[in-house]
Amino acid sequence: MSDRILNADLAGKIMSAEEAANFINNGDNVGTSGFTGAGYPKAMPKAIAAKAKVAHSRGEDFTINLFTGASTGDDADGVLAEANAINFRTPYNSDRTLRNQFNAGEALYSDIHLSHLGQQVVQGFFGPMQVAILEVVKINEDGTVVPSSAVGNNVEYAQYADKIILEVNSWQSAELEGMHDIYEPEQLWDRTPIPITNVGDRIGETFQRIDTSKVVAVIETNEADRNSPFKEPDEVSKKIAENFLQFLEDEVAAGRLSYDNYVMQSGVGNVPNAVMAGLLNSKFENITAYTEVIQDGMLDLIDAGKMTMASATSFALSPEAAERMNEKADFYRKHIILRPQAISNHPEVIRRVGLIASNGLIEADVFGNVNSTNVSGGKVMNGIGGSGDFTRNAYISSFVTPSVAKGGAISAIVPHASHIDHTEHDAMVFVSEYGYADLRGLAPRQRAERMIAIAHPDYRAQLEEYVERGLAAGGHTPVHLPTAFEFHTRLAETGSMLKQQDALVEN
Ligand code: 0RQ
Repeated sequence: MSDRILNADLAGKIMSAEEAANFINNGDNVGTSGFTGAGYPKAMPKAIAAKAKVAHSRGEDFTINLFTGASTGDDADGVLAEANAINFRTPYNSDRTLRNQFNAGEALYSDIHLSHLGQQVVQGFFGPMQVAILEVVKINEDGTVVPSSAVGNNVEYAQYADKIILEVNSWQSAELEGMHDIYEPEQLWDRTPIPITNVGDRIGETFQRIDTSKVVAVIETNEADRNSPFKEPDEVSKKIAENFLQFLEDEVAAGRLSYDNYVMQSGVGNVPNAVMAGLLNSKFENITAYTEVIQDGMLDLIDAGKMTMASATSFALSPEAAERMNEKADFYRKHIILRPQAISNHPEVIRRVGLIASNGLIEADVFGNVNSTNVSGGKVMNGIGGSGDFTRNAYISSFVTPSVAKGGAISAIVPHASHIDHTEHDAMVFVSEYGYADLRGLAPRQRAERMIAIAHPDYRAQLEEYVERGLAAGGHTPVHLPTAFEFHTRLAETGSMLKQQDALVEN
């Protein structure tokens, strides 16, 4: 018997993914592991995609409704989208083919807060779930399983689905065992407080209990996660990171933060990695993270002794950092906890630990409303992810963004956000390469002034003109509805949000 599959009954269910695909039928609700490119099943999606292609070639319908933790990889969302095998998908997605299908109306997408989805599934909002497919690193003798590099919604999907398929991935380090903290909150209406008071508190078990009688197939794989290569931060990212660190320093100076109680939540990407590189050389010590993904910069902070504990639900590592994780998992286990996303993103715990949230955005308006998801109002990019969970419940919620996108044709600060994910009531601090805008305690007309100060200089005059029109129109919030979307309409008509005469301004 494989040293990764220690339960005799389940070892008897080992089969190929192609055989296991027989358990998946047209129209099924399928819940999978996987979060931000980690821990997703690698074999079953390909087999389901192949099955869909055969059905389609015969003129038959074959699609599934796919529920995950968050984004997966080419081997999962990618292959299924290419095969036109997804009818409905939730939550967060970053696959381009699938995104294009959503925007063309060829597949349906429901963009749900990551902390909400598991409960909504279990409460039956989406109907029954026929199959759960979970990647694990090991099946124990007693039939419990050790999750892999993400936990996501594995607990809820395994509980709720009629059938379970397990993928045992031997590429993932077996040393991940011990890093997880699997805790199942009571279902409604018998809830008690979640007993996490500090980021590093362990409240559950290091394995997941499943009903082994529901397991219909076990598949052996040996494949890496998506693991996108790490890009060195560019100049703009470095400047944004500098401004973010200045904001932290100013919080310390104001007595609202100290050098040893910074609890971080951070989105992924260039800017957050630059922030973490900056923290390496900062006065901040004993940094902790209550966040949803562990990224390269956090491993560096842990290695340097700057970060003592990081709680998340998955990894989002470069290939180099993933190798490092696999080699040193026994060390990182002392500093990292992987929890179900219902817990990593739980509003109750987020509020209690007092974290500083920091996420990216597509655009923000001059009053501080934030669009994280839909370009020009209706073209979905990725989804809200955990940004709502953290922004609403953080001690301080911040957003980091370059002032422009697409070579300057798009301003990140606009008169009126064309879609709103986070309202002015939730968003507090905005950081661009031009500084930071602290909107706390300000009325809308004061906020506009601060936001314009961190916009790209080419766009400041246009934004000021808009606010003047709003002030002339009157009202608590100086909006001018007839021109509220002038940036977006100009972009659609001319390919740029910039008025022609302003385009002559030198940077
Ligand atoms: O597209 O690469 O094709 O040029 O959006 O933009 O500036 O690289 O920033 O990677 O942080 O993404 C909001 C999408 C920002 C992300 C969003 C284009 C831009 C580029 C990426 P190209 P950047 P980021 C954290 C909580 C929601 C989920 C979340 C996100 C691409 O941060 O999905 O916060 N957030 N989760 O050119 C048209 C605009 C644009 C635009 C940017 N106004 N119009 N395109 N882009 N602004 C948890 C985790 O992190 C897991």
